[in-house]
Amino acid sequence: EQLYSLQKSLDELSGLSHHAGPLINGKCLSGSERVIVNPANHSHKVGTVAFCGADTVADALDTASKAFDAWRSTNVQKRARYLNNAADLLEYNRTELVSLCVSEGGRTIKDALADVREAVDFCRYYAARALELFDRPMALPGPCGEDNFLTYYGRGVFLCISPWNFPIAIFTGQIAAALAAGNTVVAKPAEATSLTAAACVKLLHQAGIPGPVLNFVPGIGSEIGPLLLRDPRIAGVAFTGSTETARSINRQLAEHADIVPLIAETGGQNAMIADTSAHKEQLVLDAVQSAFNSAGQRCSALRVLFLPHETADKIIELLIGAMQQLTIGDPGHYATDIGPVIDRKALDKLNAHVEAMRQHAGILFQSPLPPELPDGTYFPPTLIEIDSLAQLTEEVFGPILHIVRYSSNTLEQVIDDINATGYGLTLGIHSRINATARKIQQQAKVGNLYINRNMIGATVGVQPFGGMGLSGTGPKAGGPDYLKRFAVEQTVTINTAAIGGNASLLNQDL
Ligand code: UN1
Repeated sequence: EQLYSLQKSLDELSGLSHHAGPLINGKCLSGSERVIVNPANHSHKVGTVAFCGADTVADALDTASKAFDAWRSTNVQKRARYLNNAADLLEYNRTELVSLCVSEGGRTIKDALADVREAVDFCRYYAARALELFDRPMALPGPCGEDNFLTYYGRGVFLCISPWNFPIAIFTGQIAAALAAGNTVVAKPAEATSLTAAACVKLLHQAGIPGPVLNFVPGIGSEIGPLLLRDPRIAGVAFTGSTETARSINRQLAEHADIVPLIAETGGQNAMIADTSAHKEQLVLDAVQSAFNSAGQRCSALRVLFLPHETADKIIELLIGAMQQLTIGDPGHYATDIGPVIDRKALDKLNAHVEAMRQHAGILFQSPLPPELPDGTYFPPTLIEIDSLAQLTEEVFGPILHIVRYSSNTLEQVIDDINATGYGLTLGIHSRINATARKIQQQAKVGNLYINRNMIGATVGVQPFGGMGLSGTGPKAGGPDYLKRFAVEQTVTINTAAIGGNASLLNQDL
């Protein structure tokens, strides 16, 4: 059994953190070098990463494919132990991971700490679920003289494609799930956060996961994405990112001779509905956190707040007051609430959205940016009043909160309008009337519904996370059924009567 040394991991990791490249078959390969710049301060170069070309991608797929049979038959206790080791290593190395995530991803220290925490939780949760689901075959009822059971195996090579906004948790969570279910992995990190992702891979390897079983392919999505997605050796894809990219992945998977499953967690047009009974201060606190934490760069973030005419003016006044209290600035300072957005393109899109909204909507407030900010991609938290949800045609991925006023007797219409966006990720309700909360809950087609609290930061194993419709395929990450989609099911039926009645395979190590 491979032992790991915490001190060794620290030493090796700090040597690796500012340069990364493809990790195939346990070896670091070269590629075309890219400089990673700190989004909070463009004069700070965080490090360099070697991006893969076609040969390296082919090498990764070949390695993962050859490693599959051995990994598929590695017993689940061992797979779970590696993931629990990984959780310990992630926890132990959190300072290094947080520092990379803050400087490369522009996330605040609090967000980066939560990102490590969630990655640790994913590893432990999927290890525990794998033991529950896959350790012994599940006995099924059947007639006398027959044994029936259900057993699970990995599918093959899983391609894991993850976003920059949770470079530790989502990156590690997808991989942990795929490995726990018995798949080998080719992991494609987000371009902007390749260094953080590489550090996670290094820790997973140190935890005992063999090099050929987990391969890492940093690179430009539009270049290596099609090479990965069209390869016949891919047996499944886990993806978190935009709905548009999920559609494109689906189209490419449709070209395969095999039916290749896609587990997608995509965007949202997330709303919060307050009624006249809502506790105003609680509502304002929860709306501000949900809309502006992580600079609004969460798929779960609040985008549209529905306020009843009766209380809207008062709540808007409180919201502006709360926005004035937000500390915007260097994400590396512990007191900072709002850091930069990820890059220039994201900043330009947000500015273009505000300009477009100026034509037919009211900009109620923009938090002033502190004058001494360095040259980074900062965008001020912004409050915009619009007439109806229909004015928003796409997901606005940043710290912009829209307000829509409604009449209490049109609540049903509000819910219909939210459903009509086609997205269905998160929804917040603020009401002290049980019947109202219940009605909204039953009518709303969303994956995660939060009542009288904020609507971000789902906890692994406690609030399984994922949407419906344009927001994703399910099953929910951090939920009891997530691993099943990464596996194939085999039903075994044995005619025990025919061979003397003692042919039970159930108690054997299958
Ligand atoms: C994402 O932003 O891509 O509940 C998904 C939350 C997180 C969202 C992750 N689990 O806020």
